[in-house]
Amino acid sequence: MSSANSLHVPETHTGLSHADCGKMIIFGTVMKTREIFTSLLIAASLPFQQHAAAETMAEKESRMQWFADAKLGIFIHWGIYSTGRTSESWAFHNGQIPMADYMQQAGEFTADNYDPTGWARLIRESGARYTVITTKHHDGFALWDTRAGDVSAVKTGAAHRDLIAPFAEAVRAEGLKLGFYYSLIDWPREDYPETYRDKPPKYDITAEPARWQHFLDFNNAQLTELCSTWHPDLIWFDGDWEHSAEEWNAPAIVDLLRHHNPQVIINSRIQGHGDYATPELGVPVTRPDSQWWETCMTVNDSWGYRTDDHNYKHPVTVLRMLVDCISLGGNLLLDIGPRADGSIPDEEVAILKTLGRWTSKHAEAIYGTRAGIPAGHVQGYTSLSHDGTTLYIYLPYRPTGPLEVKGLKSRVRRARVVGDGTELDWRLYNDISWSEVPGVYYFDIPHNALDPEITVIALELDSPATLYRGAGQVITANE
Ligand code: FHN
Repeated sequence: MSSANSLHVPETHTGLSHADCGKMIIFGTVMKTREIFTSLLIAASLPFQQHAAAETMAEKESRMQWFADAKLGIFIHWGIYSTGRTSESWAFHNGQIPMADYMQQAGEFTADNYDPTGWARLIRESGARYTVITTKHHDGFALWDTRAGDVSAVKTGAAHRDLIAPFAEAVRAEGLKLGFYYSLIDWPREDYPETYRDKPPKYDITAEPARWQHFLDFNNAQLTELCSTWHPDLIWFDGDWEHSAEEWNAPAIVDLLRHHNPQVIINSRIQGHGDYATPELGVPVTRPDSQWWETCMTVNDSWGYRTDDHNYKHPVTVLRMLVDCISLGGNLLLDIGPRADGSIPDEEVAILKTLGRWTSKHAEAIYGTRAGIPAGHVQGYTSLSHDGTTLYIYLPYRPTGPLEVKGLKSRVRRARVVGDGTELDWRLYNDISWSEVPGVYYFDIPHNALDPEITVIALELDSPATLYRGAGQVITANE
């Protein structure tokens, strides 16, 4: 059954782009070539595997399973910058405001209307399966009661209390996975050699290794507090770009985290020692090389709350980004920015509620799916069920005629609208038994079955999806 236009691709991602994969792709479960791809997979994942040498790929896949299935997470940037007047940390780092003035915003960081239970409920209702909150941004302001330093919501903020503890409890109560954002860089500290553009660093770490070690010890003490107290499911590092893996002593940090939770998932921003890639502010055009990845995205143009940023994305735009990530086999980590008092802007609530309506209706086409088929077979985003026998097609438009699907060698047994149950009629043209080029399907979608935002069609196939990827042929024999 294989031909020059045939290629079997296993369910796990190999780091190869669709284009690399040749001319015909079969989206099966267990294929003969699996071993080959597993080897490639291991090779492609090496940058993210250096520390976890003792972990087999099967063990890693098991550890990463909830993350791979989750598809949607909610990111929260909350800190003293949430007064809305400045960007998070960058404002003083870029010289837009003196550091002392920036830090004074802590006096307005009251958390008076903070409702961690309401936050967690809203996040769950959006359809997200995990959340990642800034425990400390590059400004060094900790949202928990850190004993390692003096800059925190408890000691220096108007809130005068630990803001992470009730959130962690509420997140767990909603059955969500808990992620902590932690900035490795801490620009205001005297023992951190802040450096930016033409500014010389405060000191040279090779000339003053003890001072640098003092800073690393501080970071490790804070990470120990976070991990031993709340055992987060995920650690989301940021700011690694200012130092090498050796300077950060990245393997020791990973050891520390795994000591407290062997199952913890770590993002890639620890100079290659994490588990998954984190493209930022833009859904990738081709699948990232890492088997696991997540695009982090703002709801407007800012990570933290800004009074003057009203450039909110339309909820359907956000939905399209989610579907785009799903179709490429990744997750969307959508950021919200609560105000200093803990209230969440209405526009952000509306986006999360729109996500919630759509994700609850289309759950089967979201959670546990894997990357879809390459572009060109159908006008829309696609994903596949875990076993490859259901092809989901996401339509971010209202079709003006039948939906065309070409190059599909597997036979369609049933076609339906997800979350609606409407069964679809279809026609199959040019289904020529002696040709390796499959016929072309046309599915009729009744307008009353369309979703107001993104309609999802499920094609149930007779076997794991098999595609024709050739350039057509001249038929030299006929019946
Ligand atoms: O500098 C930060 C930025 O403020 C924000 O926290 C984002 C989120 O991914 N990360 C950094 C830049 O990569």
